[in-house]
Amino acid sequence: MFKLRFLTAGESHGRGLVGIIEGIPANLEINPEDIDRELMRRQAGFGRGGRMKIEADRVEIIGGVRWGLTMGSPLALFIRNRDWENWRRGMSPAREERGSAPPVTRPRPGHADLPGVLKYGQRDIRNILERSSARETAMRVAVGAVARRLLEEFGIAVGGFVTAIGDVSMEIEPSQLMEEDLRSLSAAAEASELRCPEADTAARMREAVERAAEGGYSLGGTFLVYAVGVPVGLGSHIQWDRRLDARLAHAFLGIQAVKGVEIGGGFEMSRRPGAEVMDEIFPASTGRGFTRKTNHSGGIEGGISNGMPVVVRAAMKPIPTQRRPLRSVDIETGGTVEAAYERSDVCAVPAATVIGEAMTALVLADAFLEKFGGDSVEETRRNYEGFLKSL
Ligand code: EPS
Repeated sequence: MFKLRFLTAGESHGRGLVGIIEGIPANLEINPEDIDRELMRRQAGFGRGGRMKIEADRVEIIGGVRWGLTMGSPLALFIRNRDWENWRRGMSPAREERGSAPPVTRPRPGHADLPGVLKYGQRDIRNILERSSARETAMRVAVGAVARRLLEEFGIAVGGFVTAIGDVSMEIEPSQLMEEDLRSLSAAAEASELRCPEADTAARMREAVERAAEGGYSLGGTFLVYAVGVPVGLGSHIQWDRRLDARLAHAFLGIQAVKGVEIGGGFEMSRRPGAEVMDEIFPASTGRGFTRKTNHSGGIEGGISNGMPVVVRAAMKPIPTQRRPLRSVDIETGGTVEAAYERSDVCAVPAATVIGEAMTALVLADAFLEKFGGDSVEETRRNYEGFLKSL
């Protein structure tokens, strides 16, 4: 990230999650409700396990905001883990508690467990899984909500919806979706417990998740995230790591269990002749500027936003923890065992969509501030409006 940076800390069953986000200009209105709304969206969704019945995520703003406005200083956020009550000794920072919980020694295939213990010289897998856990994404959603607030000031809206769970899939062509389509699809998804805008597809997804829960296995899926109102000119062609699509791909692959990302037409474009998948350029109906009738490029050409909706799709693998036992090897005994299982989500694709939105907001806010700068929202606005006028 170039202008905006954030870090998170905290373990899944520790006291809570900490986040620091720096680079947000002064005079941005931020209220805890803006963040809590997003935290609630992440926690909802059919297919979640017992843990979500324990947690009710709320943010505490520890720094960077005074009387509902940012001051240009870093924002410090805190989210308590309610489950900490059950782990006070087992996850205590105090050395006197050492050994108060038995070590986890049966690595789950697909999780960070085995490579993590080998890399960090650990004999208790808990020292890895506590941080690799997707619990951490609660804080990403919180810092993402701050980025989203900034984007809103400039008419940029981020949304998303689930496009597939397991082999139950919506039939959509992202290249044909314009701003109104995207907005109405995500509005419909908001009312769905699968976060899928098509009621009949959502019903089949629900059945698939129910079957998986009965069978003791987990399910992955795909989700689409978009941003509308994005001005031309975010990101750059001049260096690989400044490209907006590269920055989005990085952010999406940084979400736990995401194994694939495509921008706009993505993999489908590779199967079609060139003439079919470029977004031809037309004069805008207003007589000034340009327009496109398709969006295969997902709003990004040469690593630069082109004014069309930014569209990203991501594929999430099934969650590695599942009731149906997987074969593994005990790291203490070397013997063949079944991987550890306590409880888990069956499917977290609806939650991943909200996390994808947060990561998109963070990447776009960073690129926006890189382009327009400003230490106060007013200054950013002057720069932004000046650029629009110059086009
Ligand atoms: C997770 C395992 C489950 C999930 C958790 C992520 O937690 P637990 O091990 O406590 O049952 O519920 O997700 C969250 C806590 C959350 O807030 O999303 C994992 O191993 O990644």
